[in-house]
Amino acid sequence: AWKKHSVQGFTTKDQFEDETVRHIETTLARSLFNCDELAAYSGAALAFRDRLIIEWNKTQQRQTFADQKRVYYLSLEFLMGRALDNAMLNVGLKDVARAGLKDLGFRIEDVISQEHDAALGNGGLGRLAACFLDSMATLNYPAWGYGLRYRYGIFKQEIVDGYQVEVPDYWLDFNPWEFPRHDITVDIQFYGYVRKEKDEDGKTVTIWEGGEIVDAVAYDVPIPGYGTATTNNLRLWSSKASKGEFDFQKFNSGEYEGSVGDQQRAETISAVLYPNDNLERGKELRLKQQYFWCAASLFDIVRRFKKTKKPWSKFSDMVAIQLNDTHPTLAIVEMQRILVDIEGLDWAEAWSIVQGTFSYANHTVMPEALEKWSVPLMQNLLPRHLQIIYEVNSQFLQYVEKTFPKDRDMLRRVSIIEESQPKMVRMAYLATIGSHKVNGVAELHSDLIKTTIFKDFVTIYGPDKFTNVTNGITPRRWLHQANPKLSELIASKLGGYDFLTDLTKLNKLEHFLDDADFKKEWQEIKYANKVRLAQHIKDTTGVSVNPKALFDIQVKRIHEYKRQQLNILGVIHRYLTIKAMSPEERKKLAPRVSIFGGKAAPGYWMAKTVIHLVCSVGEVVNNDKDIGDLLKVIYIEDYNVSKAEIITPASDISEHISTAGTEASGTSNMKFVLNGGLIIGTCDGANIEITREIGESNIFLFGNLAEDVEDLRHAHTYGDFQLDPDLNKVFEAIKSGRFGDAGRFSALCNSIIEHGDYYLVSDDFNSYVKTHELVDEAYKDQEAWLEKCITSVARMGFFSSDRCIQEYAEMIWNVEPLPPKE
Ligand code: 26V
Repeated sequence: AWKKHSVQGFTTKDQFEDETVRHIETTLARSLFNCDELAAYSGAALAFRDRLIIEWNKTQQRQTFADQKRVYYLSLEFLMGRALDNAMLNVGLKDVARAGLKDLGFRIEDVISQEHDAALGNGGLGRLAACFLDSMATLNYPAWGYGLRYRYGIFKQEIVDGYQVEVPDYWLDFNPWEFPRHDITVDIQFYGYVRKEKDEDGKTVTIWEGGEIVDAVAYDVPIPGYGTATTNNLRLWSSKASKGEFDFQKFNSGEYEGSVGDQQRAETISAVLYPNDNLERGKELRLKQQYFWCAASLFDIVRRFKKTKKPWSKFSDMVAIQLNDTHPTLAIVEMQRILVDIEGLDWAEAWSIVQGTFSYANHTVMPEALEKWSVPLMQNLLPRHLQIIYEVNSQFLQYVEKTFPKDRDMLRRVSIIEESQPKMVRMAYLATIGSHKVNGVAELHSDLIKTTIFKDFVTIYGPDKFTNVTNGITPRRWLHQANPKLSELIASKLGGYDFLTDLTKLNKLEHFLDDADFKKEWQEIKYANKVRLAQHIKDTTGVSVNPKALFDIQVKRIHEYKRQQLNILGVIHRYLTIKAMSPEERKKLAPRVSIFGGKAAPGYWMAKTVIHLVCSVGEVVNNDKDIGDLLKVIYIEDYNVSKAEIITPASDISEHISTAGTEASGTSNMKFVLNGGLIIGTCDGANIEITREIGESNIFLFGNLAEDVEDLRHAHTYGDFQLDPDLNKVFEAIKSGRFGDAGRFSALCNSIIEHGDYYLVSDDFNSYVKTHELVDEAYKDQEAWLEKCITSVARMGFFSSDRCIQEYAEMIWNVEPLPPKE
């Protein structure tokens, strides 16, 4: 009977139009007479949303009845970008929508671009989570994402007079992709005290009481798989003052401000995404965010498990919880608390369930990003959790002491508690001890963590606990959606779009390296993508760039370790070199456009100085009549997911030039190569595996190796440090005021000249400049360049996030797909 009544989704153009118009006229209460692009977007989004909900309900029902293990992906960041385009492609109805919107008088691209990016993340870590959601749904894994519903995502960046200005990103005005679940609310406790008590059986129980309660309200976001009916759920928690807590007494007795103040304090928890990436500052509000989200998610997961009526011993056969970095580590402690304090399990049994359930992925070795929380802070906010951490630590240390009695220093080194002033809780150690697997995100990185931060833990647990899962990207968004023409060309050669779900199929492209028509089309697509980016640059900066020039792109968060400073110093060197050239020499040069983009953390002065230097150099170079098209320097403001979709397909070469050993993986390197761009990079992160896959002759590698970094740094401090002579000339030019007031750049210059050059800019400078000369040379032979690009794309199959998710599912989570019936 239900079946008869259940709603069916639209499939034809006319049905899509009917649904869109109905939503505009009724859901939005707007007349078609003043229907603008925003209204058309809203109507189309609601029409697609209806379709997703239908499949989403079925998927959830199927998963509930399937009685098999599910995976929960806990991430403080989900950098989703726009949803409509993705939904259209994943359900296979973009052409229908295009035709329908055309009937209604709109271009689909204009409609799609009305949508506000969902920017609940900083950079690579958050975007990885979004790619994983896409892959988990596409591969039919019963999987949920859990995150925070920030009212403000990552700030919007404006460039004003060559400086970054941050503007709040309020994105929830109209968000058709979320469903508030006011019925799914969890009480979250903070502060208070702990006491022990004997129950009826004389057993000692621990009670955490007092303090304050904040409500966690669930908001659900449907995640459609590509070419499958599976539509998974991303549950985001929003904070709200608890009804019980919101003090009506105060309210009525005239303490209006006090009562509203409590409410605001509660809502502050999910108000804003912390905009640092790779810098941990130990703020109480951040810890509150973490516990709020972990506790709500765990409550939800446990509630779902309890409905199955299975014994606790079966918990880790039904539930896998993946920790995206250490941010959700408190979930481990919360789980132990639930099992011991609330469910009454004994400690050892509970702890073995916890270890069987959790796994932890590490995403950085940068010491300043490793999370540590001060013991007094935690004592105050989460007194019971701190007790549990101490107990976990004490049992762990007893084991270590027994097993390695000779190494007296080991206990101090591996203790979860760092004996500093104040004492600190080392979250990476806690995550490692509480998990059954720990992984890095690219081979080099996974090797490095085993010899650095987790060295002792490899000794203690053996090497099998530590593994590698090299990152990947979703080919749906990063090829099919961002570069539809290239996707279509590939499909025409491979006989369909199967490569989108089995990316290794791209290898067949190598058969077409002699196909002149194919290569011509390929080149035309790249050119069209460059024209589109050139137009965006013209519209947003006013600078005209020649789309025939070599587009050299570095877009990512601004950080000293990523070395945008090396790039811009190299650009200045190029400028000085061109200035010194004769007209004949200049004729031989390939014109270049150096494109930068990315946000600096608001408090990161050095990163902001780098942005200012890029803009100042652009000001001079772009207005130098003597240079013309030979060099242009562009800063693209507000780099985000939807900008990346325009930028990535337009590169000839992109820069992935971190100091060796510092970039855990990088994922934009994969996106650029998959879109037919070459890369210049260091032997770092996934660059190494990209080289292995595509071949050394198809990548421009340069610079010192990770294994040499330590010695070089030592030499900087204790030996005599010789600045590279070409780099010195660049600094002389900056100091002469050629790019504006030199004082503004002195800290940046001095970090290299005087303060140890920690990121090895000078050591790598010569190699970098020389390698760019090789790029220039290679670009002159357009035929050979094109072959490198096509060959590289053909060999990128490994970097699909589908492969990556399959590795997690098989090696770490032990979960099986649950394909829809039919
Ligand atoms: C740390 C912190 C510290 C406190 C403030 C907010 C915040 C936000 C994020 C982080 C984690 C930084 C780690 C990170 O983003 N790692 C990146 O992960 C990518 C996906 O694995 C990888 O491709 C990048 O190489 C790596 O830098």
